[in-house]
Amino acid sequence: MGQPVPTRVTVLGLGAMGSALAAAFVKAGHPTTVWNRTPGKDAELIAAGALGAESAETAVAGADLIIACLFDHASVHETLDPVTGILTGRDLVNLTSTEPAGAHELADWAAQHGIPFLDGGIMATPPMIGQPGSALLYSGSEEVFDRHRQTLELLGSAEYFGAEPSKASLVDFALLSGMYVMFSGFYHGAAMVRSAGMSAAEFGRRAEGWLGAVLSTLPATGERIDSGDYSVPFQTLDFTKAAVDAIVSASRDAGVDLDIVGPVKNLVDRQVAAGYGHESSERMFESLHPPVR
Ligand code: FVH
Repeated sequence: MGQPVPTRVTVLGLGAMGSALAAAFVKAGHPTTVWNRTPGKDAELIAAGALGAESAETAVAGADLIIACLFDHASVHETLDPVTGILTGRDLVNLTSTEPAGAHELADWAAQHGIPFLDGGIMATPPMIGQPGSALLYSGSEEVFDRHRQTLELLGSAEYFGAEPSKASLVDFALLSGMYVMFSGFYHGAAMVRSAGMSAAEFGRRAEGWLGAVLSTLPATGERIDSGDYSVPFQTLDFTKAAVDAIVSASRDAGVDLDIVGPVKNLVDRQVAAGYGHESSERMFESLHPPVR
């Protein structure tokens, strides 16, 4: 029996992430064609064995799997609209960060042109690609996912969220929201301790252990939210209100703006004012007016 024919991959966009993706395909022995709007970013990849294409048109011709890793939704259209005729019938995976509505729009556009389409979100930085801990989320065409699962797993773990094309993007942005808000909380704390002469680096070392420990409670926190039953408090809203009020007061004393902790106080206060002080603090989730399930 002969060896299976390796998938011919094309990567469009050789920024930090696109280059890392292409390098992983080259390393695994896939015939890999690369293209970038601004010439000259493909030298290292070509030296490693990739084929450099002079245009997006020549890059996609002959590919079994096309990966778009561009700046944003608009740049995906700018790159792909002129080559829709060649894309028809070829599998396209968009790994450009696009909002859920953008992923939906791209899926509709791909369907109109007969392009099998999968949208993805990358939960990794470029150096993490192909390493343990790199996770990629996909939704859209199950056929495309099944056909290329092995190839996509070269980049990191590959999880399929179903045919609804915007789901991976929604989960991606939800995870990113958690990250940005957590880092903002860290910045707030670093500003507070600076008033007492502690460096942000030292604070970072301390925060790593503390935040790591509390993050491990997130799955249980999620379970309590899903139950919708906040009557058995893990920590009451009254307790959390006292803690957040003290943080606000200490921040004022330290001369630190309340732009980050102020909205947290607002979420707690709304639930306490509504009479839920004796219930569990996860009830703050309800202050966000989540859609009814
Ligand atoms: N880097 C990261 O850590 C994150 C991790 C999570 C996912 N993101 C998303 O991946 C997309 C690409 O990110 P990137 O890091 O490669 O970004 P850049 O290094 O800035 O490269 C951008 C590439 O996009 C090309 N480009 C920009 N505008 C256009 C356009 N109108 N037409 C064609 N190509 C365009 C740009 O080309 P050039 O400026 O060199 O000509 C780069 O190749 C992104 O969605 C992240 O959110 C990465």
